[in-house]
Amino acid sequence: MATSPNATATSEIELDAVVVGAGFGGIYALKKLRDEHGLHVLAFDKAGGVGGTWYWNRYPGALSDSESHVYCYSWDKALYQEWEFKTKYVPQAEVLSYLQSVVERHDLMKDIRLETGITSAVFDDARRKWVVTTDAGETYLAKYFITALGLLAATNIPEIPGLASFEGEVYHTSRWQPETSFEGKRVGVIGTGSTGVQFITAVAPQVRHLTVFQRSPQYSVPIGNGPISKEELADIHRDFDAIWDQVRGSALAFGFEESDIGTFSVSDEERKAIFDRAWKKGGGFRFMFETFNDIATNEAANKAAQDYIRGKIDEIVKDPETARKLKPKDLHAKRPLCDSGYYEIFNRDNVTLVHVGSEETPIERITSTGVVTSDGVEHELDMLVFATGFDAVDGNYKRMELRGRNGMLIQDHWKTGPTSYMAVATANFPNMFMVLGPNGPFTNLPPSIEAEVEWIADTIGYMEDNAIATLEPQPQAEEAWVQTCEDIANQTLFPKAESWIFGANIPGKKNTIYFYMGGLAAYREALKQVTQDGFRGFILEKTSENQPA
Ligand code: FAD
Ligand code: NA7
Repeated sequence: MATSPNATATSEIELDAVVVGAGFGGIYALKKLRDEHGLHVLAFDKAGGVGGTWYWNRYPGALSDSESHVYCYSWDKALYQEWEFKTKYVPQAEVLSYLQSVVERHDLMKDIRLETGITSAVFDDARRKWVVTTDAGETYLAKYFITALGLLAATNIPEIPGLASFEGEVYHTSRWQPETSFEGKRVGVIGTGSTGVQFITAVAPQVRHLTVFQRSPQYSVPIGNGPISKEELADIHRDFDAIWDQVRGSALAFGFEESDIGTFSVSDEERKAIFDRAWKKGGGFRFMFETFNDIATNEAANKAAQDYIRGKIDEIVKDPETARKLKPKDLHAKRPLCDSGYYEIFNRDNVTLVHVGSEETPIERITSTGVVTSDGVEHELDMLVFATGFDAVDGNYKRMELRGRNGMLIQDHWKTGPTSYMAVATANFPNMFMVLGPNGPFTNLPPSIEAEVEWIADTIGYMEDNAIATLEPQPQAEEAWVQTCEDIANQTLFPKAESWIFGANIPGKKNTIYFYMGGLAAYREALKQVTQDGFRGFILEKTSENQPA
């Protein structure tokens, strides 16, 4: 039975469920558990507003690289059919306003506690409940602990000697203050991932001088953003069912049909024409997956895509030395990027590219006035911006005290890298349900978030209806799922490129498998099968006894 929120003698406030995070994941989890299952739930976020990623990432140029009509929820059809999608790709402020509208429409704010960080969550073995503590000193007791902590939310600022001595302004893009002015300033940006590419392109025209510190050159293609016409909007609203059926039945959930033809199944001319069309149309995932079916799996096909993009860099960038530095030599096997005129930016007089990869002039130290590279040059700056990404996937799990059965710390359970069973649960942490936990689908994320939240809510519903006290994965089921993820990833080229997808961006972080690359359709089917097989791979304990159900 659901409980009423009340304070116990020990000042623990009793709830049925605690949700951490108020982004796409936490908002939906709160809605489902509260309104469909009648549970007493509170959601917490350390942010000053809802929106998660889109609350924090207010840097100039911040934009989704999923198309707007699939970078939203499908569970609120009425809102979808009212929503005025303005542009093909959706800027930060629009995603934020969309998520705020969802919260308002469903009266969720009254059950969200903002500016409240969860500092610890400890499973109490005797009571079979989670004891959750906030940074305001409150303690909550809840049967279910839902973590929607974000997979790109724990900021990464590299330890560069001398950083503390810098006397100018310092920012990380995901902690941006929108009122920051660039006027008359010499700005340096470290990082040329998706964020860096967006930031650099947006601010170059606003600054006195921009110095781009690039450690690894990137393959990027045009995004192809633009307004959505009235007719297109009407189609989107009308085709709701077909759009979402296609998304759920696809691998990447990006709203386009993934190609089923091989790179070398066509003539050289035809291949070029297909790449030309993709370049013109725009979209990083479209370029990699809508053109041919083997760019991410076959080295020769991958090289064809690389060569095409390198050719474009040569065409666009006027200075041959800058073009040389911008051209990647390795595989095109990081999360694909797209941009609004990135390579063109390097033709501007006020932009300098400094290649800080180990083979060129790495950053040696930061001084009070700038960044010194290994050639002894000091790049003088008024502002230094870190676009250096995130401690992805498990970063926020390690930033709180998280203990499962017998006081086991998550860091100990995950000492060889973060793992899960089906991305939603991990052994030794009963009734802890993860949204976008490790080994989850590598897709446009809202549809995967929906699949996970729906499975979690249905499972909690089953537990409530059947007097189940705890549910947790069998360790061997978790090992098998991780093995599945590894086997699938190894059929692709992604593990061969160093990026956050495999934990390679953080010094000392375990380089391992963080994603399920089998696609959303297969993942949804696997979740369904687990339930149909009586929660195969899970241990269920009855409320009345300490025996497996
Ligand atoms: P988040 O939105 O990250 O929310 C997690 C929340 O948890 C945060 O607000 C955080 O403050 C809170 N939190 C964490 N720990 C605690 C704690 N201990 N106590 C209290 N609160 C806590 N994905 C796509 O599919 N397509 C895109 O185009 C795309 N673009 C992106 C662009 C940027 C710049 C970034 C950073 C990410 C992008 N992503 C994109 C990924 C994006 O994170 C997801 O699509 C989605 O927003 C994740 O939602 P979430 O609710 O799981 O997590
Ligand atoms: P990314 O993709 O992890 O990019 C971070 C960038 O920062 C990347 O270019 C890194 O170079 C660079 N970096 C990191 N540490 C350093 C140091 N110490 N010195 C120099 N350069 C450094 O993060 P983003 O925020 O851009 O994007 C993450 C995801 O969010 C993205 O995929 C979208 O889904 C949204 P590297 O390539 O590691 O050599």
